[in-house]
Amino acid sequence: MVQDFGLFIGGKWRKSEGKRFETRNPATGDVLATFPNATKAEVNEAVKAAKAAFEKWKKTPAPRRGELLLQAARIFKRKKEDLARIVTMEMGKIIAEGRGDVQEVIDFYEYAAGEGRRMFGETVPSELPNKMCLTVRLPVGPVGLITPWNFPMAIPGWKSGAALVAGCSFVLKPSSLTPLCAAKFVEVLDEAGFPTGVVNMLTGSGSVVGDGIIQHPDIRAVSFTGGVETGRYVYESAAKKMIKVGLELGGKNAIIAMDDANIDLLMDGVMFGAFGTAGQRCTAASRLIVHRKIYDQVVDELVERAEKLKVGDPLDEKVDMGPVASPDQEKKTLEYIGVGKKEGDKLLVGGERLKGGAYDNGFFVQPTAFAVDRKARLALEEIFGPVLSVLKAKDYEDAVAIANSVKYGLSSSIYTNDLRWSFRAMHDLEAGITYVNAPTIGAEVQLPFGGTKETGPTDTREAGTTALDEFTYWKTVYVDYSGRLQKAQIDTEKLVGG
Ligand code: UN1
Repeated sequence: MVQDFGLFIGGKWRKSEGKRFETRNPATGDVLATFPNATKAEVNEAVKAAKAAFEKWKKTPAPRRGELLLQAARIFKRKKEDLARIVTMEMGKIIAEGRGDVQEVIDFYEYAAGEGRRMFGETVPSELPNKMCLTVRLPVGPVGLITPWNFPMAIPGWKSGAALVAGCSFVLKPSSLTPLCAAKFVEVLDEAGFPTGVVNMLTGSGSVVGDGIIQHPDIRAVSFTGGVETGRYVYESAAKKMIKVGLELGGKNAIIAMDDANIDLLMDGVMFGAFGTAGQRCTAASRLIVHRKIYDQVVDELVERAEKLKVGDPLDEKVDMGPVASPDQEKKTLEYIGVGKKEGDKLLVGGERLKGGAYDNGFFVQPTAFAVDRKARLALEEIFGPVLSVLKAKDYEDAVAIANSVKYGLSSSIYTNDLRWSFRAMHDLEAGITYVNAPTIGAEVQLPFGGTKETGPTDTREAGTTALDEFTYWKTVYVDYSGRLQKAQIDTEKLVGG
């Protein structure tokens, strides 16, 4: 039975005035559920609920907030398999990756829960006697979380986990491709017992709901993961309001294969990095830059392995790659394959939509690789599908120059057994993340996640020790217990003793 969901505002699921839309399984075309396009008035109601809740939530001791996160993590654990299946059915990633998506929430909620008992500030000596100086983190206020479809549990998990432990209430707007995952996510938080209005979720369009959240005067930070052009708009809007912003906007991540690389290890990483999640990760390896000495061997192995990948029903444990997430994703991927063919890139493997039988009900594209020139569009533009561009490099310097020639800078990787190249790459690659002897995907939650260049401003990092920065500001406190007026910078004579 197809369930009709409402909006989650002020601790209740409620009906919306907005027109409804369907969410479908990209492998089968089946309708999974329907959701409303929230109206402007409903955006205002959700922010109002978040604002009212914030006033209490910010006063809840941080360790207590952390306990609720831990409680939510336990529920996510209990429901992991059911939630993973929903991720796979709504988004199309294979079930092992669906489980990974939910596990990433569990990991981050556990990590963020501990932050409730840390959230360290500093104590700093004063230049005056009998005076103490310290810093504390304060929550910025109600925040907006705008999340993509490719990690429909993990990314709401990173953003909400940090916001909640920091003391912020939030309004979540998930992608219209994965509202069911978001609804199931919110149901867990509701069950965990977060106070009324701390958690709110609205489905609907970017132009009404997303923009309505961003522009609302009571929303004090926005965290957005998605495309560069929307990200630029979010950044500009946030600048006008002088609010904090977290942006993670994609990549064109490269794996560099040096001539001394362990080829088997490299190929395992390339297949996972390029075709995991059907290439629909911001961190996906969409370029493979190969040292000329091993180029032919690597290309041969790549073709052999890509031909063997099993594409099909993502719920089948034996399948390696599922469908892409939507008709638009399929169209864009096929368009880029067309660009490659038209511009004279050499098609190495794949290059077609899969047809016949169950393939006709979904959006299945073959794992594809092209040998491309370094100026080719396929070498520079983000595709966000199972299409890998292979480039030949003369040496280490040349490989790094190619890797850095794109406008993005999220993840990067080098395969080598030579310490010189691995340590130099750590510094030379223009990216927020560098892997050595591992593919570009698979970031862990206890480390900062984010990029440089047009992937997003370098001061925005999700997860890890930096997670709280998005949702808190520093308050500096001076406590003068001398009992008299002391003047910093002026009372320079009386500095000795009390
Ligand atoms: C993303 O694609 O936006 O590192 C997030 C990874 C995952 C997260 C990807 N843990 O590939």
